Amino acid sequence: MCHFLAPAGQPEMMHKNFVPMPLRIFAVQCSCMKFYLPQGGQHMKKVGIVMGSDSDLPILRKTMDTLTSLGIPYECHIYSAHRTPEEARDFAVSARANGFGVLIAAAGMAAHLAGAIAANTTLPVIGIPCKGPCLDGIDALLSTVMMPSGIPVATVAVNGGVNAALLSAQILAVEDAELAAKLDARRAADAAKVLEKDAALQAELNG
Ligand code: RP5
Repeated sequence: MCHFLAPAGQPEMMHKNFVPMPLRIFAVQCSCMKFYLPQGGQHMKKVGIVMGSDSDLPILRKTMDTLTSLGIPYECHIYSAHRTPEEARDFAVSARANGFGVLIAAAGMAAHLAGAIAANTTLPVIGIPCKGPCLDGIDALLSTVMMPSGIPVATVAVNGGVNAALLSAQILAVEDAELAAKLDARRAADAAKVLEKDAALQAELNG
């Protein structure tokens, strides 16, 4: 729509594609509407998932299942910050242009993948520290969460594949009322399950 309007800094009357005021207002309204309309379905941004090794895949399967249950499109790749640094960098650099809205990066041990991804994009990056063979995942937790000022990584719990998906959904839902309603419904269903379990416990304890 913008190409119908006079370029910034040039007098509108000089522009050969000058459009009368009512049509100009309509054009601006149309171009703004996309920011307020629900963006479910094919207009939704994708979530990009990157893991450092296929040994992290069981955790990321939970992420993918959760995204699928919410109808969120995603791509999932194995790119390592140290074994395939160029592929990891290229994915991050081109992510915004490739239609991603949020990136999730999962790695274990000296887990610098999320930070390396975040260094190459201003999309929000969610880090999942994966539990490795030693140190119970504390190594990956500290490596992922302790980013110096300037390059943030929003870190979820060790092996927090589900929460990474839910947090990415909440980020996308800022501009998507349909997705926000799905998240509300999921929380209500989770709450109902807890209350059912409480009722069963009360019945067992109190007869
Ligand atoms: C990290 O090293 C990976 O993210 C994985 O969690 C860990 C071990 O990788 P593998 O030796 O199992 O490939 O880079």
